[in-house]
Amino acid sequence: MAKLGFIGLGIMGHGMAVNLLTAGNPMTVWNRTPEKAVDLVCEIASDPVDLGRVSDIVFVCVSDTPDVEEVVFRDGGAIYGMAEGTVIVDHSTISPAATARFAERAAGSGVTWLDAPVSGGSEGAEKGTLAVMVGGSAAALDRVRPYLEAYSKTITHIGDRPGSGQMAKAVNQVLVVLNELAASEALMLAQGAGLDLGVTLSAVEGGAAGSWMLSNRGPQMIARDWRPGFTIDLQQKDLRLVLEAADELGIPLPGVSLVFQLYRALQAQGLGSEGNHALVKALEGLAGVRLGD
Ligand code: NA7
Repeated sequence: MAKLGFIGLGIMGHGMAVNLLTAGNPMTVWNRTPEKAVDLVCEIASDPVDLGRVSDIVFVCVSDTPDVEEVVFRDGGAIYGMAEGTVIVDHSTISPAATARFAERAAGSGVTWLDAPVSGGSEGAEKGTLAVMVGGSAAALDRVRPYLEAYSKTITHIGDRPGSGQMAKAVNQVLVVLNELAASEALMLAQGAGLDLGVTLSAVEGGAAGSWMLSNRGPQMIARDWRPGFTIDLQQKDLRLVLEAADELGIPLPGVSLVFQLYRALQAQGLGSEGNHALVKALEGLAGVRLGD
């Protein structure tokens, strides 16, 4: 059984770490804010390099590209403790291009990099039903797969090229936000027409218009429950990555650009910590009408 290390016990990482421990894996964790580790019954490292020294596989789940760079490659980063033949599994959603550079740097130390961003939100991390999109060596994925299964329902090897998992996550985020916009616009129209929102949602969700977003976040929007499964700030970070990648590839994404601006407006109003389904508030502002009024 491999010795596991886990860096980043935020909303996503904490749920994954709990599932790895519940499955009986020996594990060491590190989090910048140590309090988030107190409920976990496992070893706690004093810094990432110490965690790297005692781990065969290091999982990372931190916010953004510079944060991954910090916990892995800056002074005291995990890579400086890791032995040749060990693996880094990066669950953070970060830049595909930076991921390719990180993988090359890690290879210089004999460490294999798998980019493995996830979809499924905090519920998925807790219930162990995440979808994982993996870029990098298939052999390394075979080695870590039994551990990923502790918190995942679907594990897909997207390709050998480092960063291909991150690119698939970008594709995923295009679908997430455009479904979110569709649910928001549909509910606003129903509101304007004076329809019963719950009844209308039930009428349409089972047909061709249905989506995970409509069924799961629609009721929350109707109830004006803005608690985050995924925050606007992190969603916006992902859209920045999507738009950067699309720009480099020369692919126009007009719908994503629109949603990016709507989320920017909500951030400017101080709503960045609300759930991404609060997108409907931007439309409420345009219409001068609130859901439920
Ligand atoms: P959260 O709940 O905001 O958690 C972020 C985690 O990343 C948390 O453990 C942070 O530590 C850690 N973090 C962020 N920046 C740093 C730096 N610079 N150094 C060390 N640790 C850091 O996000 P989620 O769990 O929802 O999402 C994590 C990733 O998965 C993200 O890429 C999503 O898009 C998908 P803290 O507790 O604040 O000290």
